[in-house]
Formats: sequence, C-alpha cells, structure tokens
Amino acid sequence: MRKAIVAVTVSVGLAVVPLCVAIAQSPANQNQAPKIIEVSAKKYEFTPNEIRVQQGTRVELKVHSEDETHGIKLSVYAEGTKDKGKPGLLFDQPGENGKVTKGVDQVFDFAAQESGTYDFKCAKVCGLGHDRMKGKLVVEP
Ligand SMILES: [Cu+2]
Repeated sequence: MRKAIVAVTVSVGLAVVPLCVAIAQSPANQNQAPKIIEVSAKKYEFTPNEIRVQQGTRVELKVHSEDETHGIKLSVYAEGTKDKGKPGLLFDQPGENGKVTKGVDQVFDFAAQESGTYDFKCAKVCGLGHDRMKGKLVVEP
C-alpha cells in the first residue's frame, strides 16, 4: 500500500516538471514585451503614416487624436493575400481593431505574424477628407 502511494506521488511529481518546461518554452513572441508605437491622428492624416516592424514583432498601437476623435482600422491581410487564407496580423482582441470611443485613445495589441504591407485607414467618419486618411504598416521579413 505504501509503495503504491509513493508511486503515485512520484508520477504526479514527474508530470509537473514537463508542464513547467512547456510554460517556460511557450513561443517567444507571447512573452515578449510589445513594441509600443504611438500614432497621432488629426484631420486628415496619421503621423507617422508609414509604420515599419520586423516580422514576429508584438505591437501595441496607441492612437491619439489631436482634434476630433479618429481611430485606426488595419487590414489584417497583407496586400495581395486577402484570398489566400489566414490573416497576417493576429489581434489579441479582434474587436478592438477599428473600435473608436469618443475622447479616448485607441490602444490595441497584435502580432505581426506575416511579412507584407497592411493598409490602415481612419475608422471614424471625420469629415470631407476622411476617405484619404490612410496609412501603411510594413512588416519586414
Ligand atoms: Cu476619419
């Protein structure tokens, strides 16, 4: 009987070790602190309007509006890949992409998983120039 208890204790102990190893080895970009990128928005431009990051970077994008409230909506598909399957930008909370709250800076996190050029545009109709209020995120391989 005692032998059985010892055996159970040892096997539980052995099971915990691989679990700890697995947690420590989860993909690097999940533990990595995000690269914080700040964008300011005003009628009718984003500054910067071109953002460059390396493939695999985790990004926290912070959008501050200078005049009235604007926001960013990113295409999650690189140019030319929309029909080819999975999105190249992986959002922590997809609902935050393009979500604008009046008077509040928009902040969202994503992983730049695949290289390519991703368009973004203003997520709130802000006036006559709204349609040309655009930019690009370039994810470099
Ligand atoms: Cu706009």
